[in-house]
This record gives sequence, structure tokens and C-alpha cells, in this order.
Amino acid sequence: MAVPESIRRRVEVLRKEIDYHNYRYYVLDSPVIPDVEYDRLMEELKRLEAQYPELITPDSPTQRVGAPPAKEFRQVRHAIPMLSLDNVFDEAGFRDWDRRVREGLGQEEVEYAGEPKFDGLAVSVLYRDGLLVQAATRGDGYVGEEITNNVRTIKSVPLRLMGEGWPRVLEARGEVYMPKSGFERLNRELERRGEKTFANPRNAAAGSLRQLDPNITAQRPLDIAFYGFGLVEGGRLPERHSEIMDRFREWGLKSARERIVVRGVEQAVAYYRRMLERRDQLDYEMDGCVFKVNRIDEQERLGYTARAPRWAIAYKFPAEEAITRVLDVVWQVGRTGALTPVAKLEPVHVGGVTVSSATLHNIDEIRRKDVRIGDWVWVRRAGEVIPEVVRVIVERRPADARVVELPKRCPVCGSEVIKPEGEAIARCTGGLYCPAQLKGRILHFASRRAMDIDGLGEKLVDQLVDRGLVKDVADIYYLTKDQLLGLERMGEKSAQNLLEAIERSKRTTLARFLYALGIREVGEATAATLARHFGSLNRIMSASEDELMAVPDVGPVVAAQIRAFFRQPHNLEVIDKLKKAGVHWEEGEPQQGPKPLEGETFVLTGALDSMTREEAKERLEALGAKVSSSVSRKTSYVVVGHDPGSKYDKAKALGVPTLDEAAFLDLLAQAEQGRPLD
Ligand code: 9MJ
Repeated sequence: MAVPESIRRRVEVLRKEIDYHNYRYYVLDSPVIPDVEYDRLMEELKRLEAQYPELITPDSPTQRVGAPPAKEFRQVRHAIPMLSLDNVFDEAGFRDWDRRVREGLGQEEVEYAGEPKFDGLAVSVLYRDGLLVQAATRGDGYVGEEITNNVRTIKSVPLRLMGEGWPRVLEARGEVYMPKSGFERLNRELERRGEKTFANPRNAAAGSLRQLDPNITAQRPLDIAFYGFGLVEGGRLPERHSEIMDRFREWGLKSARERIVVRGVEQAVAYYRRMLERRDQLDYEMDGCVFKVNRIDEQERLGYTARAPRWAIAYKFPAEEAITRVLDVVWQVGRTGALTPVAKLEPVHVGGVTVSSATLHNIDEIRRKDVRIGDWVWVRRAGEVIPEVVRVIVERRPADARVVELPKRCPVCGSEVIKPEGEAIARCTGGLYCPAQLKGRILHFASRRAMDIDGLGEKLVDQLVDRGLVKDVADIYYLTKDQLLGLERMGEKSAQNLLEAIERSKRTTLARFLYALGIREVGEATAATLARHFGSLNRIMSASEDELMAVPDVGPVVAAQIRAFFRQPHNLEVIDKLKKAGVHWEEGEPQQGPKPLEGETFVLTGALDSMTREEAKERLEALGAKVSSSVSRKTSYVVVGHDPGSKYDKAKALGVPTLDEAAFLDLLAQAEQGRPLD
């Protein structure tokens, strides 16, 4: 059956459009149509090609995948050898290279092209009459492996060159790499499927490109950055490397966005430093900068050594990964009681500094990576982040390597350590007593919605704990003016103000006090519900898990945390000490009947100082109230914050009672103690 001319034309148009959108999306990172529209074009093309298979051409955008798996890779001899680059590792080495180039050219100053050095796999991609006909790995530089069908699956590699003016034969060379984001995604997916993960993006790129089955390669998030050329016939390229890269981009051959042209070594060094700083923000692994003499005629005058061009140099960044031994694993206790394992390492130079410890995150991570004391490991230090143990070199594991166990007792205070089922983090239950947790606990205890001690901020808490003046939150109530005056930046007036704030905080509510204790899983709303349900602290302290679970919103996890907290003798001592210092609240009868705000409807308008709208909503709902977004005659109260909206006007018009923030807080406190509204 002959193909109607109209179909033939439509197929042509679709291919042109799809190629253009691929270019916008994959090369320029700047799509001009939404994905669904792109998908529609692709679907239409696929449909027409299925109907008229004779229309299928190798450069059709539908033909990126679909080639059958190969038995082995065919070998390809490079027409022009793919040489590697010479490396320098410091500024002196780089300046030395610049001097040799200047001497070689007899010039005072040379124009260089600077570009990122991608950490991937060098490939050669051959275009004949604008069509991709062959792709190969670098191999040993002379003979590589033919990977055409794999490279065809990389969306940023054009199957047909765009624009015009390209040579009849053009061998484009570049680096295939895996973006960091794609690498993370791929590893997560492999892990989910229980398959072996890749150690780093470079290995992932290599493993994906050297797949005998191109259908697997097609599923891997590979990308390419072109940086040069090999064989060129039947046409000419521009006179400068930078101009060639610009032409490449017009033809659909993507190169690094971060390219630059500089004059002389100073500007080159400045570029290197800027790129080193940006290293962590870019979505690809960059192991240095490459500098090339920009003018091609100057490149030709300098020529090659046996190994590498004299006109280019790789100025490497400090390695971010290194190998060392795990001497020990110690456990650090953070402000929330979280136990973090830290590997003590044989000191090693990595990322430009000497590293002697690295985080292992948590016990699950240790087990997953199977890190043992005595192991040889890869450590990584990227930018300013904390060094981490990336993986174990199992092949080098000594016979006496020791498995790491989660401690049963807190290494700082000796309290029980618990790790809830299904959670990664193990925690010390020492609560108020554990010094490592103390600073965080004090800040929480003093915060506005807890005990509300105005002026007790981070700097002050650091000093109080570091000088041993406060060993548990109750010590706050035993501070003297003399002690305060001995602190940095503490004058007569501020000491007096702080003492008064401390004094004022003694009068509180059971809900606030419970919340201030910082029991895990017991937030403000839960504290309020508990206070109302039990009415007194003693009843809460002696409640069984079952009794606790009878409280609305308290499940097994919360109940277990509450029990664990009140089981610790240290916590009980601190509570006693607080009461002896004069911290007090009104206790009431257990309120297990209807909630105090049952049947009331609240509307919130404007911003509150003491909590977000969301928190206000949660607390109201915990008390049984409904929170609505519009005012009607049935609304019980409208809570009016700063800059209220039209709801305030409506409330006034309808005669609905309004509460300012102070009145609202009074109402909440009253209801949370289980007292009916006045
Ligand atoms: C990389 N790996 O990014 C070259 N490279 O130039 C860049 N490699 C190179 N250029 C000539 N940007 C040989 C290798």
C-alpha cells in the first residue's frame, strides 16, 4: 500500500517538531511546551509509524530504544586517537603548565577556554551527513567498544544534527555522565528492588552505558557534555574551541553551560576557584576544571606528547573520597536525645582537609552498609558537609573486624536507650537529666508556649550549661542574681528581668507543664488533652499504657513514650525539684465526658502572635470545637488577630462575639483545664 503524501508530510513535520522540543528540553533545559503536549506528538508519530512501517527511519525520535541486546561489544579503532589529559593538582602545577604554553607559543599571555571536567565516561559519536552512525567508548584511546545503540538512548544526544553548516563527517567527543539527582533516584530504585546499588555517579554511568541490552540503558538517567572533536571531513570548524562549542550547541550537541574564555593564568585561577565553590550546587560530579588553549592554530603549534595534548590540562579538585580504616565507633547524643554513631578513622586527607571522624547516621545505616570496626572504608567529604562513610571495602576486611552494636544505655547519662520499631533513630530516655540533651530541653522548657520564660535564649542557655550552673531544668529556679551577673553580656537590669520572668513562669497550667517536660510525641495538643482527661499530674504519672490509650489521639507509640518517661527515676526527681521550687498549677477532676468546647464553632481571622492558625485550629479541635472558615449566625466566636479580614466585619454585622488574642488564650487555658466556659 502506497503511503499517502499527506501522511508522509505529517510524519516529517512531527519529527521536526519533536526534535526541536527534545533540543529545547534536553540541550537547552528550556522547554516551550508542556510534557503532555510533547507526549501527544510522540504518540501520533508512533501511531503513524506503526501503520506505515516503511516510513520508519533510524533517526526518527521513536527509534532511540528498541534495538535487541548484543552478545558482546564490537571493537572500533578510533581514526584519531582519543588521548587523555595531563593532570595538575595544585596552583603551582597549573602555573607551570601556563608557563610552558607561553614559552611554546612565544607569547606573554594566552587565551584559554575553561570548562568543568565531568567525571564520567569519554565517548566518541560519529555523524555522517548529519546522521548519528556510530558511537564508541574511549577504551585504551586507540580501540574502544561500539555502543551506538546505547548512546542513541541518551535523550540529549541528537540522532540527527540540527541547523546547518556541519561537516559531512563529524566525530564529536564528550563525556557521558549521570546527574547526581538521577543517580540518587536510580540507587533508591535499585535498593527498593533489592538489587546492587552503584558506588557513585561515575560507576553508575559506566555500568549503564556498557549494558549489552540498550533497553536497560534507556531507563538510566544519562546525559552528555560534548567537549571536543576527532575526525572532521567535508567541512570546516571555527577557529576557536569556544566558537566550536557554540556551533555544537546550535547543531544540538550539548556542552557545559559553565564554559568560559579567559586571558592569562590569573583569570584562569579565578575561574577554577569559583567552580570549586560551586561544585556542590551543580547537578553533576565535577572532578576539576579543564583549560584549553582557545585558538585551534595555537593548539596545532603546541601539538601532543605521546600521552596527551600539550594545549590542554586538567586542573583537578581535591579528591572528595579517600580510603581509610575505622578505628572505633562512638555514639554521640544530640539535643533531642538521638544517638548518632560516629566512626573514628585513621586520619586521611580528603576534600582538602584531614579527616579523623565521619558520621554513620544511624544503626540501620551501619547494618545496611555493614560497617565493622577495623574495616577499610571509603570516606567522603563534599564541600562543607560532615564527612561520611560511603561504603566498606569488604574484600579488605580483617578477620578480627568487630560488629557494631547499639548501646543499651546512654553513653552520656546511663539511661535506657530505646529505638521504636520501624524508626531509624535510637534515643536516650534520660530526658531532663541527660546533659547532652540539656540545652535543647531547656530551650524547649523555657519557650513561649511551654513555661514562657522571657529572655532565656540560646546564648544564655549555652553559658548556663557550660558553666555547670544548670544541670537540669529545675536548676533554672535556683539561679541567683550573683550567678547571672557573672555571665557574659549580663548587666544588672537584664539579670533582674530574667529573674522576674523565671518567677512569673512558676504559675502555669498542667497542660503547659506537661508540654514543657518535652516528652517525645507529646506536643501541645496532646499535652492539653492529657491534662484535661486526667486532671492531675499524679494520675497521668501512674496511668498504665491502656489507660493512656483511652485518651483521644493517644496511640500505642505515644503511650509507650509517656510511660518510658515517667519510669525514669531521674525525670521524677526533676519534677519533684520543680514543684519544690514553687512551680504550680491548678489541678482538676478527670474530664472524660464531653469535651469542653463540644458544640462550639470558631472562626479564625488575622495573625496571632503566640501560635500559627494551624496550631490554634489543632488546639481548638482537641477540645472538641469545630473550626470553620466562614462566619454565620451559628458561629460561637470569631478569634481576631492582626490584620483581620472581612470575617471581622461580618462578625460585627451579625453580632457574633469576637475574641482578641489575650481573651482567646484565656479561653483555651480554661477549657484545657477542663473548666466550662464562663
Ligand atoms: C571532561 N572530562 O569533562 C576533555 N573533559 O579534552 C573536558 N575532557 C578533554 N575536556 C581533550 N571538558 C581530551 C579530553
